[in-house]
Amino acid sequence: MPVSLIVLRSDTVTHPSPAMREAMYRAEVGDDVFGDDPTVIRLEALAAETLGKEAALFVPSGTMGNLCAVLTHCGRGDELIVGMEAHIRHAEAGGASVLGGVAMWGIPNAPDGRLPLDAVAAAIRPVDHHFPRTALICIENTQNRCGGVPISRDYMAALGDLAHRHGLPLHLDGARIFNAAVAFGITAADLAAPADTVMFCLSKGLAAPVGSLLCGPRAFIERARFNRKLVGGGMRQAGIIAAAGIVALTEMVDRLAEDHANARRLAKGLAGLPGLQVDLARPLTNMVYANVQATGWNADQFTTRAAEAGVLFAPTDPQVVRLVTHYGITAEDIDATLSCLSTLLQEQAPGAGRLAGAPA
Ligand code: TLP
Repeated sequence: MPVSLIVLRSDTVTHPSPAMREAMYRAEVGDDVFGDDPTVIRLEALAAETLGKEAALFVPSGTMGNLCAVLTHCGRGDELIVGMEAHIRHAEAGGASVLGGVAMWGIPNAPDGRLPLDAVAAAIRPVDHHFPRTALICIENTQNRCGGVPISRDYMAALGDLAHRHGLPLHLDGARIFNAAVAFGITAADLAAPADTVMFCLSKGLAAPVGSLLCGPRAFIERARFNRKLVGGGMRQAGIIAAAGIVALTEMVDRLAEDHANARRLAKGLAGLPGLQVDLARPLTNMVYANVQATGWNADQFTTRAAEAGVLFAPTDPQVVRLVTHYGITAEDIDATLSCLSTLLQEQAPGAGRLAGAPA
């Protein structure tokens, strides 16, 4: 095993900062299911204010935040419209359908992550007893599987207008909305304004150990609180983790620019390595996707080899890997990553021998 690992699997791998650990140690707590935890109450108020919504609900994960949003917006037998590449549709174990009885109508994302407005409009069901009722439109920003791309305020406004013209709410999976806001140099509240509800994560680039917030109108959040209980997300002395969330929101947003700069440095370096294809227009936030097909390895094989050499990242498709920059990863780590992968790929260069089982 290598002596030290560089972990680029996700920004979920971050460890809490010293200030977070201190805040957790000192957190005032109560039983949050009784509404008695002062630190959770403070975090929810701060989150609502930061996102420009009336109220917020602290949940253990982004998946649960999105699920509570769907359960609150939709009834059984309803349908929601969502991107084919969206986390809600792709990576939340089908929770909206399994637990909510909600069908998911997938629209192919444009390469820049957006959902073409004409395709969204065409997917809204007319009222007819043959059809499920369209009840919700969902958008993800940044769009993870499209390269961690941030989606503009103008597009968000146009999608919000479209939804509202049809009497539909817009839910924003803003797991990384602060990355998008920092990339555009605007506030998260501004970017999220066209959405009725927004979920964002504390435990990704903002580096808190646990937790996400669902934000929206007060009456909606009270109904979502019921659904959080329904899915087992009521937490007791949750102030311990909420304290880290308050530090995340107040101290960790501006530094995301550093992660974005490291992602660009990484992408540039990877693009120069044999066999890797990287879209250099892409890393606009903290994610780098690389196609590995021309290396002679598939994504699993490349990932395994790199892990043995000390760099951890994740395959996302048979020929594609994702590397994510985050708190704790420095420019020196990026250079070390590039040097390690360069050695690996030089050895693998055509004629230098292939892994057993690799496609010829
Ligand atoms: N994404 C994780 C994995 O699940 C893929 C990652 O490493 O990127 N929305 C978006 C856009 C997400 O990327 C994720 C997590 C979630 C929601 C869910 O958040 P958690 O993991 O807290 O349930």
